Amino acid sequence: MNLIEKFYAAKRSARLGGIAAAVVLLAALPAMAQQPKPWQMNLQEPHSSLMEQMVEFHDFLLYMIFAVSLFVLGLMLYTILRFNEKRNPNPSKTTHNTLLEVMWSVLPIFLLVVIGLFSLPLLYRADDTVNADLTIKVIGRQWYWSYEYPDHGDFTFDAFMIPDDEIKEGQLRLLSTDENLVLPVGKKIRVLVTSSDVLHAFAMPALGSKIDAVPGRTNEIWFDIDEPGMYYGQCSELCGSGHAFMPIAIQAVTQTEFDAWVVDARKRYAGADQELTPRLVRVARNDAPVGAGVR
Ligand SMILES: [Cu+2]
Repeated sequence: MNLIEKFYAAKRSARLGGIAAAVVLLAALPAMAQQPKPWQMNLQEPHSSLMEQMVEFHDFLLYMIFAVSLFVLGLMLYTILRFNEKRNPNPSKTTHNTLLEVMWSVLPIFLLVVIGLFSLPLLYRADDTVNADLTIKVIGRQWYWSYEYPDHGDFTFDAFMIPDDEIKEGQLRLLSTDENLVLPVGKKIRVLVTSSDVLHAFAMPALGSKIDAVPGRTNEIWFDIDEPGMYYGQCSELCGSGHAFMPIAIQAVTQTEFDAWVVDARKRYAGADQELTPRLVRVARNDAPVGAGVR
């Protein structure tokens, strides 16, 4: 464990007391869901260790940005007030000041090095998909997602958005899908992301995932999910007229529930069509299916 990891571990354990209390409180409530909220001001609550680190880094950068901005604003105000023509009629003819010039070169370099000390380990950590507990494959399509479970019998299924007129109690408009991407909590999950047609992006804000789905190429990302519940994300690469209608819904469950689901899913999807045939997609509020006649 290097210095940076220790720092985050200490910060996390300092918060654990509060989290434990919140978990006890939440246990009585229905399963939690991570989704955008009206008038949301900040990032979604982090629910993977990677996203936690991203949020810490984001907050740290915000403090730094504020400090730099306030410092520059202070300097400007001081100059405007102290050295205006009225208060300073005979300006000094100074053109160079070695100490100042060294300072305004060295200070920004120092700040960039400090940022790098935190951002580079985070970048490398996000990229480190080795030693994953399980691998799943995500395929972006116009306009739905297909999921494959190569470690669990290689079954596959598609997930379509629930259209507005079919939304049931508890489902979310533009976010709920007919099939969820079911994943176990507390495991390192490697996600292989690709596309069968155009660029899409697999984005899951609460888990710190946003990666392009590129046809003919496989991108990787990983996350671990800290607690059971529903996690919602959306395609984040403009991919055509159905772009807004291909959400991602992850249902995080315990390992035991996941194992039971896998047994059931292998039966249910045994006969699923493995071919990359484009299917007609009904987009919410549209009478005609998108891509009608385009087979
Ligand atoms: Cu898309």
